[in-house]
Amino acid sequence: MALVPKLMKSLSLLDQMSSEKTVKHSWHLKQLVEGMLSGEVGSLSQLINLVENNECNVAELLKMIESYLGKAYCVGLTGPPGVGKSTLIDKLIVVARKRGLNVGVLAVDPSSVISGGAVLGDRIRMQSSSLNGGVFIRSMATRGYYGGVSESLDIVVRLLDAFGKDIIFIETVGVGQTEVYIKRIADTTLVMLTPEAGDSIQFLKAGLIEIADMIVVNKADRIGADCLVSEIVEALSLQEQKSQWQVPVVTTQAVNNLGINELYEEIVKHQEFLKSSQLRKERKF
Ligand SMILES: Nc1nc2c(ncn2[C@@H]2O[C@H](COP(=O)(O)OP(=O)(O)OP(=O)(O)O)[C@@H](O)[C@H]2O)c(=O)[nH]1
Ligand SMILES: [Mg+2]
Repeated sequence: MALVPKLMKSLSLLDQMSSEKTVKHSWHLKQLVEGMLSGEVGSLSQLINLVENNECNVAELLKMIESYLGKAYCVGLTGPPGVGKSTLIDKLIVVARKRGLNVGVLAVDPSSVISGGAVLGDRIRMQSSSLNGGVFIRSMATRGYYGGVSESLDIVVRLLDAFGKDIIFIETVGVGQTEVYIKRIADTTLVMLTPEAGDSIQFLKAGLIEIADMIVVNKADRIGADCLVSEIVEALSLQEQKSQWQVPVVTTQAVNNLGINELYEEIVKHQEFLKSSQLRKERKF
């Protein structure tokens, strides 16, 4: 269970606290949760800080938000560095906002929050801020957990869910165990590749293909995109089919805003597929 390490830590945290401190902690947590539930971004950010810094009784927090969970749809994007994940999310945000959705973005940064993460967050924010709010973007450091996805991610996704986000995009660099983990958190997992990375097919063979609900060939403006699509289709045909869902291969040019609506449609189709086949994971405590 993904939540177990955090829960264990929070229980031992409680053991260490004096009862007076525990009461204060609970009171503070309750205030923040109430603020967050009433739509205060500041309270949400503070709660995320507490979770990230292990300064929070996670079990208590989850209990408080339990009845507000289950609405947000979670889309994970993974792929090699520089494949265009942030650029694509930026464009997907625009489509989601046009559809009237409240959007959350979690960028799981392999380095630190201050360096790459903040820059990345800013870049997305710059474009999306014109979309009259409704977008919450947060970078999270990985802290070495599973080589890519922050340990706190599960809980932060739940916070955004309770906060009222309809859709949450999660960006992770596809390395090692990350994929498996993101697959568990996301409802729809997008694996991104580009023609320019000659080793794209290697990435697929290295297990990415198994977790993909759809494969996105970004930078389709570059030479070799068609060839890569054929290779992927071939690789997919060799895969043992594990579900009724046919993994589509979608080409995009994120930087030129091309193929984005088509990709979004595929996400919606997958969402409908999960709903109709009752495969949607319950995101509960
Ligand atoms: N030619 C071309 N360049 C693109 C396209 N999409 C994104 N890029 C460029 O690729 C570079 C990397 O894009 P990012 O969105 O930062 O990629 P990323 O996958 O988020 O990168 P990391 O977070 O570092 O792993 C940027 O210079 C983008 O402008 C595209 O469709 N075509
Ligand atoms: Mg990025």
